[in-house]
Amino acid sequence: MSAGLAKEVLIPDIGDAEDVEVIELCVQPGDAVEVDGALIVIESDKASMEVPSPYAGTVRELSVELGEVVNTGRLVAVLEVADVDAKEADAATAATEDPQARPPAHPATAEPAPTASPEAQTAAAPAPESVAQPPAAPAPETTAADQDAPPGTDVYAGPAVRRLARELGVHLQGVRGSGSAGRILKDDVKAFVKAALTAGPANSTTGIPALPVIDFSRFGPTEEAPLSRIRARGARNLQRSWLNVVHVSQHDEADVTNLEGFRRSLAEEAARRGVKLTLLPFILKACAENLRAFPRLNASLNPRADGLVLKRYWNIGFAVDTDDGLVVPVIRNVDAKGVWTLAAEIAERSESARAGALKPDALQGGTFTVSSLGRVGGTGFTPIVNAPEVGILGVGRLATKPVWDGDAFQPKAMLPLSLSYDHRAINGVEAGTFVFELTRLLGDIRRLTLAD
Ligand code: CAO
Repeated sequence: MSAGLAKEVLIPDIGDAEDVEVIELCVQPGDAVEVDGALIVIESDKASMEVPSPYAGTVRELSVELGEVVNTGRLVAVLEVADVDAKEADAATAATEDPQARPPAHPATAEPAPTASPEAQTAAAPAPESVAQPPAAPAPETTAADQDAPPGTDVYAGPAVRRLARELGVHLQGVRGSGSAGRILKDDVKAFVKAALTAGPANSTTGIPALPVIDFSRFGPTEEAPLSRIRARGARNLQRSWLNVVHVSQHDEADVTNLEGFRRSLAEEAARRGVKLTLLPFILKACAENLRAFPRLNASLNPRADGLVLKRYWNIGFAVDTDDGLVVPVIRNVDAKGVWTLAAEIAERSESARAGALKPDALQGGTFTVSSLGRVGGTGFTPIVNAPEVGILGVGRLATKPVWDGDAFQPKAMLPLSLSYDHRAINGVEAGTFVFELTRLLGDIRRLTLAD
């Protein structure tokens, strides 16, 4: 063994390049280095390259500074090497054969082939020995970690940083460089990983590939708008539902011409009662009746997903758009309530939701959800099931359309309905029939009185 042997590492022959800049120090005195581990990164006009260590050992002294301009033969570092024999023998042989042919990751020494045994070397005074390196081919700037980068999003980082990023699974496009001219340093990659870890588990529990993290400020001005507590929680719930539920959506239209006529005829009474009578309480009522006829839509999959828990109560949640995000208060026992009561409860719950005054109890126990975007517009959308419920009805904007009655086109008030459902619990025929029956109920609300 040759413990404590000091070895000098020099800047290798860098061909035509002159006055290259040290752009990265990959080690500090006291650091352990592996054979071929990067010591520094230098950069010419054309490319950057690592100066690798020919030995495993410890950095005794680092002789260059960041930003320093260097040339071939300049001392880079003095290493304390424990065991140099095998590497040197290999390296010297290769150097003798054809130093140019060696790949940059396997530097050759410029020393004569060692004639002394390792033991003899140990016995010799541990004076620093100069080690020059073969011409280092410039490391390619594009690496596997960057290959999925969109065109035009160049990353300014040295090979050692790229290697570290690859090892850590970091996409360098998302890392902001703190080096000169935005160069990404190892510390930037480490800081990025630290930030990602402290930001929470993100996708680590789902196993789905993470989206690339992109520094959008590279393309133009940006600002950060934090999500409210409700929005952030909503986002988590939506993602959970989206990932767990096998979503399918079924679209249809209900002819609500008569219902609209009836609703409008109640305007005076509604004003007297101090109630705003919109379509929504009728829709909730019709849904409750229809759910009684389709019990599998008023259910949840059991935790093993091998059976349904059918619920013998009909509590319907409805989405309320608030400044802080989406809230879904639940109206209990919709089947047992009249339209006036439902209208009053919808108004009271949505006001409380917008005031942030809903009690937790008012958000629980739903068996089905209605999401109405009717006042906004839209001819249909695909709402996300409020899991573990199995169905959600999206309501679009009512529009007067010409509908053929067999003899002529008649103007009809058509209401777009979109049912999203969990295909694990319900098949397409059930879902289609549910929506069709719902259009019949809304088309002639006298049918609501026929329920068993
Ligand atoms: N087509 C046309 N007009 C409609 C309509 C429809 N489908 N639904 C409601 N309207 C009209 C109402 O009749 C009312 O008109 P007037 O002011 O002339 O009387 C107006 O739109 C406003 O209605 P509203 O929104 O106050 O009342 P609502 O009972 O229809 O809905 C509520 C209440 C709380 C559900 C609603 O205000 C809301 O927040 N909707 C957004 C829900 C949401 O964000 N869903 C998306 C979730 S993502 O899945």
